[in-house]
Amino acid sequence: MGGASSSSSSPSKRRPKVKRAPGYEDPAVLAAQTSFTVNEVEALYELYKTLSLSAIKDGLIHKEQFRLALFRNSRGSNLFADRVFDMFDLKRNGVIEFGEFVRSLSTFHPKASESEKTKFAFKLYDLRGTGYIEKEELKEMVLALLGESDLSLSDTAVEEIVDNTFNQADSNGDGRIDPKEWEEFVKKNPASLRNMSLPYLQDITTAFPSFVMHSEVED
Ligand SMILES: [Ca+2]
Ligand SMILES: [Ca+2]
Repeated sequence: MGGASSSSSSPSKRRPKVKRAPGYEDPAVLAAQTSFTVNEVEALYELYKTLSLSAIKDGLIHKEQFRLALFRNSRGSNLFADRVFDMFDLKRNGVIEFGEFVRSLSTFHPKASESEKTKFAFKLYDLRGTGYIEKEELKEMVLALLGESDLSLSDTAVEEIVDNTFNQADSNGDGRIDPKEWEEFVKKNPASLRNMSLPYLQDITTAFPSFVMHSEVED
């Protein structure tokens, strides 16, 4: 599976003697491993440089810069933004390098496979990394997503969203959602992956993104 549509041409060996950002990788290699074309990776590099050289100018993306860039609201901490950051930070060293940036962002490409998006979303919701999505985790995420949007819902309404999701998703009724149940749920409710696609990524070479992640809550 996986709709890797990039050509498998061997990576070119061009290494200009220009100082690169830390974690710089050959665009051809990154394009071969992700949903992006070489041109898109090069456009992402420009974006990366802009982001990584704002505020803390060390060529790396820190959590605050990430939040500012990808999310409308930079106020305080946001569980959803922080989760996404942690998942982008593949090396788990608190900063995002160029390679991590491109590989992770690839999941949000409209051309990335459903199964890739489904897996990413599962990990996103499995806050404690137990391998299951528990009710409290889903509730926390729903609240975080609401915090990002302008919607405000009563606690009862939030509970209802969580309960409805579990009624549908937890097919073996053990009170938690396993990866298989999640996969089935997402198939029946494609809207739950709405957050997993950023349409402008497809067009990043022409339209410099306003880099806003639209938070919407599945219903
Ligand atoms: Ca869990
Ligand atoms: Ca279950």
